[in-house]
Amino acid sequence: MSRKLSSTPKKDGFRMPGEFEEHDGCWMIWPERTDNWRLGAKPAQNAFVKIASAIAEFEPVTMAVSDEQFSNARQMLPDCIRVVEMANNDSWMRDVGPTFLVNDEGEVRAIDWEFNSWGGLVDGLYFPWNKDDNVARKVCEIENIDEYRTDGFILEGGSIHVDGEGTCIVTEECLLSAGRNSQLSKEEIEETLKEYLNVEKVIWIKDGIYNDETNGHVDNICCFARPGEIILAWTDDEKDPQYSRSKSAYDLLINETDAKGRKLKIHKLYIPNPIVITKEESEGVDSVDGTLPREEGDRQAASYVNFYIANSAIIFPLFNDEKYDKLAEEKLKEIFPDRKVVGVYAREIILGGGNIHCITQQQPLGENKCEQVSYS
Ligand code: KQY
Repeated sequence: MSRKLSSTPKKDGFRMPGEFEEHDGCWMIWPERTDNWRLGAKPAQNAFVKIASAIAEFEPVTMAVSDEQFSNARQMLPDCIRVVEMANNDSWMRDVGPTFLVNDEGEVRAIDWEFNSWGGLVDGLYFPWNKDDNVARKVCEIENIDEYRTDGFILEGGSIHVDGEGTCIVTEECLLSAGRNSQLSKEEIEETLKEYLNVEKVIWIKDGIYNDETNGHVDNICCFARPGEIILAWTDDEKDPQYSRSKSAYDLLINETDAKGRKLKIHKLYIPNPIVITKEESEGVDSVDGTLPREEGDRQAASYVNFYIANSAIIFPLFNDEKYDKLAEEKLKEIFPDRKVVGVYAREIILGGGNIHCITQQQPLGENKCEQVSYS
């Protein structure tokens, strides 16, 4: 049984660990909606199989799947991947899944943020989103994990990164967007993050990746490699609209300190050449009122920073970019000398609006069992 807690993680001594800390496993959701994934979602399903299989080499993977797709997913996925039935509106487990927490005794709890499809009726990406908003709760039920629900406070897991030692990083573009918590001031949003993630310091960079339909999720532009070290998506091309965004983040971060007072080391990770939707790709997506259309010529928010840190590995996106795929691999190997760096071709995922980090959610290692209730 999983309880809904009325306290806050900070009051109870729980914190969000860094992604680089040890995992119990990884959660994903199977893609199927044909107004986001082209050709009946088949190419995306093949890409999800490759990504899940790559992660499963290093930690257990669970795939949540709708009733309609259960047999198909079970047949396409290797046996080592657990497949559980779960209603959903799409496949972004980073954003709709629980944000897991740990305490010093190794107990695990989670935050169940209210989800509104990245902007609700203001600029959300599809309607409705009620099944997605139940996903975190259902994962906690399966795992017997108690949760903190933030009714009235909207957030997605891709819009925060933490170092596990008191520092959180976010973008203003996303957290101050009109479709999320516009009734709250920046200070009130920061206080909520401190209370739920149990951090002392929130670093606000201005913008995320150019044209990111999530209103600039931080997980596409920068992340912590470890406490004190940040990886930042970068381009030297001053004419690229990404340049001023990355430069502004760099200038802020290089002058910042984290919650422990450390100066930050910044690793620049070059973005690929622009990824643009082709006519054929656009025509493969069903048009539906209320869903963001996929138009030929639109530039996608492609970035190698959108990788997943698995136990002893990095699973990062490849775009068939001769120069920058190789550069990204070399850079990630340099930053993570103790992890195996594995690239997976991910064009089909970026065509849907995100990447490997957006479709995964790590569950930290821990006792992860809440109190057993006696029915006698
Ligand atoms: O975290 C993400 N990047 C999710 C993007 C949602 C795209 C919906 N079409």
